[in-house]
Amino acid sequence: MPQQWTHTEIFMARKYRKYIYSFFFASIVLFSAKSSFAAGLCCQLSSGVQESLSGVAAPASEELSVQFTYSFTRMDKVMQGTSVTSLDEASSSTNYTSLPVSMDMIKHTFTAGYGFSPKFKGFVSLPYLRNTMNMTMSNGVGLGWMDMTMEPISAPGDATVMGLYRIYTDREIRPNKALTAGIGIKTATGSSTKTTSSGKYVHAHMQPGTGSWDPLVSLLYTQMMNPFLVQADMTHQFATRNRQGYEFGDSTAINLGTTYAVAREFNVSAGLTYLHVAGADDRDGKYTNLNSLMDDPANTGGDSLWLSPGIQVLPIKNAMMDVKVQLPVWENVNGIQLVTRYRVVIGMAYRF
Ligand SMILES: [Cu+2]
Repeated sequence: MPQQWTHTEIFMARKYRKYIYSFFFASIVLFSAKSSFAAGLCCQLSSGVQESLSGVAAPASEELSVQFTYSFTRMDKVMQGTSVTSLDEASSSTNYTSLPVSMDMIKHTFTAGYGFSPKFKGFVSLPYLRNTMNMTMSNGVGLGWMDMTMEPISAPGDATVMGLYRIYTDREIRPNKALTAGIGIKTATGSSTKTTSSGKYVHAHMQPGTGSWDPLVSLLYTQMMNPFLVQADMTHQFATRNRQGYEFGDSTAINLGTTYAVAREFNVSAGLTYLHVAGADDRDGKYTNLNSLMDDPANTGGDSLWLSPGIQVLPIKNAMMDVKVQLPVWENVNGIQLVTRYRVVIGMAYRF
């Protein structure tokens, strides 16, 4: 049996004295924060750790956890600043001759975690993406608009490696409070140079990877407030410039979440996430096309607030499943952007 009780494990343990469930529960709570904001504005974080570590089962010391996560993001809303606009408005108020109509992003992520010691856990995640998009284009004033569907992009995304270190707990056995720090790097394993049939780079935010190595830091605080488990955390991703000269903006996510155990096999959760994404910078202009809304770096970055209700099911020993919906409740985008209408995340975890 494991030697320690992590902060999240407390909750289940207190309630049911059933240690085994606590890991899965823990995992979700631990990482729900990081999972909540990858949806971002449009696809600002095309492959951030935030999602990749979503709901991963937190392993105990000398334990291995594996997690498979599916997420579906639907983007079909156009916003200017804080207000919803329409394609008609966007086309009449700007000179863009190419506008996004909708975009779907599907991400399959495999994550493995290992507990090197009671205090230190390491994680690796590997995503595989499928991005599709519909656009509308004009050949010139008065010639009307024509809808088109882009060639889907299906490819591996950027792998992330992350370590989590528990800095503080109020007591080793069944702690009420815990503070954990994380440090990691989002690698550049995914391609950032996919091209369309015309030979041009696909939109930067539709690429499977960013092409950049981005350091990540996070801080997470968890407290048991019977019968709720409350968590607050923050993650920052330092976006660096890729070889093609493109730099996705830095992102900061602040999350507040709570989980309530309805029954031994069933929890409900709710999260509120504030996400800030800085605008991208395309130094060499390789991804820039000022006639296309999607390819104008002015239309990147912004702030948003997300609500994430979810459930967790713990059907059998060592396994957990969670389903979560993420909805933007407030947004303030730079320029005009295609943004997320909703996002669904389904995770399955198993601990060995
Ligand atoms: Cu497109």
